[in-house]
Amino acid sequence: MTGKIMKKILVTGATGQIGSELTMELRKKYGGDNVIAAGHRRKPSEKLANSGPFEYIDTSNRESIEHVVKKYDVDTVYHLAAVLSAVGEEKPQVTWKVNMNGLHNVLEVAREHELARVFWPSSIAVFGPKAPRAHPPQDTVLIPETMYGVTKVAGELLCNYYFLRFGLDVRGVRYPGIISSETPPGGGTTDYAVKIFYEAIKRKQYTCFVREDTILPMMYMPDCIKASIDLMEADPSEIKCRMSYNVAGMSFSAGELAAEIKKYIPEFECQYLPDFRQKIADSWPMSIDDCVAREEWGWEPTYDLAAMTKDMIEKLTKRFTKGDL
Ligand code: AKB
Repeated sequence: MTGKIMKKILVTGATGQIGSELTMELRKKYGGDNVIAAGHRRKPSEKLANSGPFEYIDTSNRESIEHVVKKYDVDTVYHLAAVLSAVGEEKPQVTWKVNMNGLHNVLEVAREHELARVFWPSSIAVFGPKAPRAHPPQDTVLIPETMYGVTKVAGELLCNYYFLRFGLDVRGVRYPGIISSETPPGGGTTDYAVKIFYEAIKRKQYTCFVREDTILPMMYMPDCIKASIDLMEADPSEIKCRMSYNVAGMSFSAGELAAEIKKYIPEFECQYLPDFRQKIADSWPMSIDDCVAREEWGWEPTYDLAAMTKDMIEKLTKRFTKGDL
């Protein structure tokens, strides 16, 4: 496979935590008019609406994706629209429908219209209690116990199938918890690692929904965007894995994160009141072995806990001072 050229990019889930920042970065690289942002119900921010085309898409309706692909002559899709793990446990039926039908429709449209590339994010949620808790390797037992994890394993298999059977150039990474300062996440188990910053700055206190000693793999948004774009821009000959790549950023406990924030906001107090999300967190690994991504397409993260915390505090403090938090 030589690789077709990416000229017109569609981003689904563009109003979400990752989509909103990824779209802006892609627009910087490929030009505003060449990156079509798509949301489902949520209105786009002014920044998103004014920097390039915006469309509403229901990814569980194939025609709605096809209409936009034809209208803009799209050749590449970043398919980010999904229901995350915590909402996934509250609404398992909706989660299956949104995550699986959405992905299947995107892959079918890509196959039929011979698109150049598709990016689809998997997650650390593919690992279940039977996988090693520390540094699970790229290939290991995947028996998740959440609906979100089930859709991610099934999605990885589907992507691999479309590559093998139809030659579709589909690529993915297993995102850890993503920490960012622009658009808050919604419905995930790792959301506490973002919320804690907002609450520390606004109220100097936070009640965390996982235990203090809960350790999970996390990544700062600039690394998340770098991983996604670097993987998509890698030469097809480098991509040997068509499930999704393990990518690691940093790992820390909720208590370690609170202690790092306290260095900047000494009055900050964090309490711990675990709820149903603790069980989800306990079924996921504490860290990730990403040596295959490093070897095959040169993945390397930039941010550790200290660098990420400093940047988050600076960015959110600026927003708070402007009255924008
Ligand atoms: C979630 O918590 O559901 C997501 C994820 C790790 O995929 N952030």
